[in-house]
Amino acid sequence: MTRYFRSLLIGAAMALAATPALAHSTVKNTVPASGSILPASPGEITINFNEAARITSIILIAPGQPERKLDVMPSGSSTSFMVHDPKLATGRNEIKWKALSKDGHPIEGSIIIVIKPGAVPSSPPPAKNHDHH
Ligand SMILES: [Cu+2]
Repeated sequence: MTRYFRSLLIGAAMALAATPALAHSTVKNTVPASGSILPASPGEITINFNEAARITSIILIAPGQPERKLDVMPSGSSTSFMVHDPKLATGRNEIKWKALSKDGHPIEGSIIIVIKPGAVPSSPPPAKNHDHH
């Protein structure tokens, strides 16, 4: 009986050890989507995560300009973040963000938005997001 019990416990412990670690938060989508070509800077950029995360840094790399820190709301934990009036420049803009996943892992990614005066707005087909551990 004791022996049977012990093997049961060992089995349970092994099953626990085999359970994969919780996945970190990922970006569900952004608006505009990364890869979008727009005629003018969007009024806002929204980043939606699949579960709560906390953005720790977000910067804009625009052509011919020094890196600029963007203000993102909210400052705490959320599934949805917004940058109001990012003032993107003509050309290729990269918005690089870093965040803390709900599981505590740092995650990061970037959104590329091209501003092309006169362009018909277009966004790429849904693609895998770029964030990773
Ligand atoms: Cu993770």
